[in-house]
Amino acid sequence: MIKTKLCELLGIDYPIIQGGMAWIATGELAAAVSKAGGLGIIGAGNAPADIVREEIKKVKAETDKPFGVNVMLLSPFVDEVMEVVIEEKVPVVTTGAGNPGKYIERLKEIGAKIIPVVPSVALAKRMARLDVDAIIAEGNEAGGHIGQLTTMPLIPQIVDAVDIPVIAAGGVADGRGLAAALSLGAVGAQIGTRFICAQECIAHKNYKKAVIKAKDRDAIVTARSTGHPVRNLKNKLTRKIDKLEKEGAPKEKIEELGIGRLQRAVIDGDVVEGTVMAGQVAGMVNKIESASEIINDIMASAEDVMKNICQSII
Ligand code: TUI
Repeated sequence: MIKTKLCELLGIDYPIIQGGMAWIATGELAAAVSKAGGLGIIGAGNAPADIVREEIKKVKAETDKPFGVNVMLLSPFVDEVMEVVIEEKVPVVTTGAGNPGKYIERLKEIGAKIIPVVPSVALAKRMARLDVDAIIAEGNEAGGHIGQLTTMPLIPQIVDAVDIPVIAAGGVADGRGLAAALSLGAVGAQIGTRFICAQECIAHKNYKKAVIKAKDRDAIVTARSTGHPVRNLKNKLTRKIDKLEKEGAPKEKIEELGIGRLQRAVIDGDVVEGTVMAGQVAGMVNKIESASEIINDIMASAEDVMKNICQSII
């Protein structure tokens, strides 16, 4: 059984964190992942604080195991969401799209573990100075808003630059990916895209089908010209955005086109004109399974991979 420092740090059985995907990672998914021995995470995204509280309550009603909330720091509701996270004594807080510095003291007071997501060495170093518990290093293979570096060069450079545990994200969907992440010096992996296709995930069936249908080159990056590139599955909307970018449309116009589109895909099932965020591993996700089947498969195969590597050395 593969246990790492991440299991100790968070009180979980397996070194797997589920990505805190906006709209997709609700209390249902987070509870299922935590019950299965990973760390389930609620993706707060741009949701108002009362909605986030409801999701937290759903997890607490299902399990006493540790879980987390991902706070998207660009959310207009970020201060209220942090208040709810503190009131509800959420055990683990991951953050994205910014610097969680001003919230750290109060999160520490409730004993929360704080784990910022970063896409670069410079940001990892800055976060490590803030007394955070670990860092999630997210490569460009990931879905959603992404940085420039891919996971393979990003993880070892961050591992060398900070003296806190590093969790790999972006491009991991199975046991091979987890074993690779551990080989690069990470203490575990954050996995998003594969959990979209968990039975317990509330994403619309059209969204799940789109992920399952996706091939290796379908998870493309759009909106580069805005300075906030997004990895999502190719569709009518991404073609429209590409066309506007080629025509040199102002970034405000492209940003405006993206508003409400994730909800449209995840909740309404409009995978043609909605934003279908997914990582490059979408091509490796081929079926709907329970969260516990996903985790058991990843762990069993990671062990096999690591044994086979040892055996193949002559
Ligand atoms: O946050 C992400 N990926 C996301 S967030 C998201 S939410 C959303 N998007 C569109 C519509 C509705 C909801 C979708 N995907 N990844 C983590 C991440 N964090 N990537 C990059 C960063 C980051 C960027 C800057 C972290 C820190 C940072 O700091 C800048 C500073 O202020 O120091």
